[in-house]
Amino acid sequence: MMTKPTAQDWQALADKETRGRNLTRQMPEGFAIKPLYTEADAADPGLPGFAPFTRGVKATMYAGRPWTIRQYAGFSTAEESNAFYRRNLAAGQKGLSVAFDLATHRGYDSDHPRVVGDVGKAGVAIDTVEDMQILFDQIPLDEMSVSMTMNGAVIPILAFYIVAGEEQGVSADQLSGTIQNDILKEFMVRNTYIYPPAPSMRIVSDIIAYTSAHMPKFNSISISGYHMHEAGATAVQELAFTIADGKEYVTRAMEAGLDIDAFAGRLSFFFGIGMNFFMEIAKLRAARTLWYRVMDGLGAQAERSKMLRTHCQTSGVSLQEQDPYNNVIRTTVEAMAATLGGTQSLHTNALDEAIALPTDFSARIARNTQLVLQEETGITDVVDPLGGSYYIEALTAKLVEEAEALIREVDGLGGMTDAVASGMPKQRIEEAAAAKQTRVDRGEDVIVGVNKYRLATEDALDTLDIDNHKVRKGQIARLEKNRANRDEALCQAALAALTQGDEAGGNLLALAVDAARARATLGEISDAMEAVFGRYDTVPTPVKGVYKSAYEFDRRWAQVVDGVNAVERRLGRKPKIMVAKMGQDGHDRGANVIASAFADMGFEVVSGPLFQTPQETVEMALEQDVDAIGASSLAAGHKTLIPELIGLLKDAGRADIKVVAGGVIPPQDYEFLRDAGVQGIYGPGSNVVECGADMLRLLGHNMPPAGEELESENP
Ligand code: MLC
Ligand code: 5AD
Repeated sequence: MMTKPTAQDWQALADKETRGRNLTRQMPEGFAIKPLYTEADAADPGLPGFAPFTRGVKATMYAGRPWTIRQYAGFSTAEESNAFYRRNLAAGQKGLSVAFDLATHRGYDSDHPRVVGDVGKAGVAIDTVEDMQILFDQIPLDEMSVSMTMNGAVIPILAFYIVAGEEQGVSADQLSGTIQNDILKEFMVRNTYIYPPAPSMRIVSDIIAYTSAHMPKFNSISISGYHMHEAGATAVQELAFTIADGKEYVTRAMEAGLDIDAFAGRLSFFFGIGMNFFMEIAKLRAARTLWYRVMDGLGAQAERSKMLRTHCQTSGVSLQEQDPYNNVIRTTVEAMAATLGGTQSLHTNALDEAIALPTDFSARIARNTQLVLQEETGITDVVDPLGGSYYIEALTAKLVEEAEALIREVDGLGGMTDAVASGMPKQRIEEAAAAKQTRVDRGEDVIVGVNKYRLATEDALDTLDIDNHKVRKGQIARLEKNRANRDEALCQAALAALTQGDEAGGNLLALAVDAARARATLGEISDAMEAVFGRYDTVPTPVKGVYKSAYEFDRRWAQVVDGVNAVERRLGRKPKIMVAKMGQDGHDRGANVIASAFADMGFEVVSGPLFQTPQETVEMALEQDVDAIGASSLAAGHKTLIPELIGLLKDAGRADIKVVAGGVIPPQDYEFLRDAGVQGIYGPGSNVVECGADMLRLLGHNMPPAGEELESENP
């Protein structure tokens, strides 16, 4: 009679196949996965629609209603963005999601001198209620759910939205949608904060209080792991820090006197979905399980309060500049992971992600990725189709266990506000990011078309270019008209009431709605609060030693380190570089990676603070007497800010200070930047060791090309 093979039988067979080779794989998450999972590894996850909601928050999930196709977009003016939204809705998109420009994020009107390079670039410029009305022209706000990614200037933006609705004839209680309103992660990774942490947390609570009282269909917050994911967090880190953020907001709102069940049903989440397919599916299932446990622990009674509902976005950093059509494949795989994980809403990135904002063409392919999954594949037919997979269930349980351990660590520091202040989460994420970068540079993590199978020549893509000066001029004209046509006394009184409310503890959103009705601008409303709260500044603190240990036995690394030493002997001091972040672009992962790696190579590295003007960068560079400046740009301000920087260096008589640029820079702009005097340009996928070698060459050191041996020591 045939006996059923046992696990031991399998092991014996496997050993024979592999001749004893170890097939367990170490995950960046800090645990290993085995080549085989069986019944013995997997627990029963229960049923969808029931606690702990591992299999989904709805009993029927997509079989009853598919996820919302919600593409994040915004650029240039309100008119242009409105037209783009309407084209997309006509072509099958289901929900809206607004991307604001960085000036708006940081609470500056378009005419502010600090934001000359930022207006209309990475999102749409919104200064007034009029802009908001134009943005939603012919889009009925009682029917369309709208997400707004806003955290810093969240009070004026939500106030404008409420008033724009009012003036469309839609009352606040009919508005459905989501405001991101997640400030904790801004201090950790995204960096579009305005005020210090304490008043920022008050703003979050005020919004939760206002929306739970007046806007029952509106999600008051989108607690976001996405940006941690993009900054390099592992799945465990993303889960733990995001859930801990949620826990902190709930605790604060309860401390402010709100009943947990009155607001918790309108808290929502947002996760990033990368290329580790099964890990990402398990991550969403683990997130729901974790949130159920946390909310149950905090005393929530209503089942809805304990359901984690989430939006997902495919990963921007997983997409590449090189061989960019591969990005369609990556986004498809990631979108499948998000939907197999049970997301409520999804954004799929465009194939030109690593180069520019989406064009109509790239946006169409991105949207169609979701339409094909929804309408052609049968993914929506069955609830949680991977439920019961031994591997998925084991992975889900492992992620829950590891994330709970990290959440306990955060609790030990006093909760997420204190943990963020201690720098712990940021530090952990940066370590993970640096470790990832080294794996890619060493070819251990393969990226097709980048560190393997690279094309000899690349075809150029047509990308979106925004005439930032034109947008700014138009916005300034509209601001002037707004200021000229309003009842100035009424407006100033509303702003004064807002400033008083900051001190006296009135609801800031309610006060800002009055100011918005009186036509106060975004910058004015922000300033009225800044007068009491102040503006918050941080200096980056890149991690040390990660690259050094990762490259300990790497020959090329050793060559660069030797080169740095040779330059040091020649100069009588270490070569010194400044990593600069100019404009309102707070994406600092790339800058931190470069700063960490260069310091480990032996360079002296000065990290400029975020949000500098070119003038401030030059002043700092001169004061620190650096040999070179690396300008990191991920938000399209490079064509304005970098030439200005070089001009100012020349004016100061220091044209000898070399300027290089890195980040998201379309190849079409390379020549423009080189003509402006930029001496090296490093797009996404650049190898940091080669960046170091290049820098040495710029500093006059004779480096051998990659792959060649050093003949003798350079002079
Ligand atoms: C859903 N529904 C069902 C159902 N499925 N009803 C019956 N049977 C089913 N099977 C109901 C829901 O209960 C809900 O009603 C309604 O249908 C809508 O479904 P939803 O699942 O809630 O979807 P949605 O409205 O799209 O809301 C999803 C969300 C929300 C809760 C995650 O917060 C959201 O849309 N978030 C988007 C966030 C976003 O786009 N962020 C962009 C960030 S970009 P009811 O009454 O229960 O509500 C970014 C980048 C950067 O941050 O850095 O700049
Ligand atoms: N339009 C479309 N997508 C955007 N993203 C950021 N800004 C925009 C915009 N204006 C997307 C990119 C980026 C992520 C943070 O959000 O995919 O990586």
